Amino acid sequence: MAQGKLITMDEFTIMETRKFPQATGELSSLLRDIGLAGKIINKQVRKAGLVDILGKHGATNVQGEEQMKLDIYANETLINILKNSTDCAGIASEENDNHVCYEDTYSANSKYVVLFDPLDGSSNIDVNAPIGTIFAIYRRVSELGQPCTEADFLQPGNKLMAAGYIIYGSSTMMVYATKLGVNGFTLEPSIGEFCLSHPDMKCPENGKIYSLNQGNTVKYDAGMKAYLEYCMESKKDEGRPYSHRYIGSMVADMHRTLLKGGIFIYPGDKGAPKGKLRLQYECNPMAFIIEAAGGIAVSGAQDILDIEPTELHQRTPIFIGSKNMVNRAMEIMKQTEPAI
Ligand code: AHM
Ligand code: MG
Repeated sequence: MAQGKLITMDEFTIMETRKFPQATGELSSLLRDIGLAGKIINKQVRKAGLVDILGKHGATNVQGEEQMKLDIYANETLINILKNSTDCAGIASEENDNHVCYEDTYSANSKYVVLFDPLDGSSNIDVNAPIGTIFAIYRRVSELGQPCTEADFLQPGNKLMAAGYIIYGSSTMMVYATKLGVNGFTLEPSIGEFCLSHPDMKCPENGKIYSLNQGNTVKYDAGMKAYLEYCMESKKDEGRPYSHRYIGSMVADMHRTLLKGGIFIYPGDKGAPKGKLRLQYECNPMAFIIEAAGGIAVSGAQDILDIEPTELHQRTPIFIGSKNMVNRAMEIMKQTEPAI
């Protein structure tokens, strides 16, 4: 990257598209639309602490505008921007029971569908911790020219064309992955553009941080408990004992894992054998990003990206991050008892 020269996300995606003479630029344009939604959501997120002054959800502020809960606002922003996009046939959102088809002619002729979690980790808003938007882009399998169908949204992660997240942290970043790799763009507030700041991101093969809700240990099975013992054991190999970090906001925990290495886990447990996180909105996009950066993501029994979804909102356990750490976790758990 030339020092001192800002490359906007648009410039970057156009440069990438030019590497493929047959590319139509539709994916780049879709990424731009998602980036625009991210900037609009970001503007509201930055005002979250003023909610008591500007008015709560459902209240009307002094300008006569109704205040929306941030996750509803984020959902509606994405749905509307993608509806007006010329490159999206429909969406599915963690906030909606069913997928939404855009039935105008442009949308019906679009080849992509988008799934998203509009504001993941939203319980962290009140404590001013990072939150994020997660998205996944598939090429539709239904006929072009017709409205999209549920089958377009029930594709396994290994069919993803692109996936990414926008993190509203100490700065706002958009990170996205295609099969070409993973790149990160930081929002430059003075020009309102995402600019390339983290080119060709790689997840280190080894890490020293494990990340999970350790407060749930009592509910974990013997394999998971054995792995936790391993993480806390005072051995000098592999940098143990590891550090434990858990923000409780998947985007923030995964952003750290991508940059510094480590393992992020949301396991199944006795009460919830499939864990908490959603395959289509959270686990698949993160697995696609981490794998494009050289890491791995498994459910215990199989690669996350190979799971054939059967319903829009299904959950899966997830172990994701640095290749060697995830593999070691699987070995230890399998020695203890069969994987979940
Ligand atoms: P949400 O989609 O309702 O925000 O829940 C998902 C969040 C993730 O960001 C995070 O990893 C997880 O829930 C934390 O859950 P827990 O509080 O059970 O540890
Ligand atoms: Mg979520």
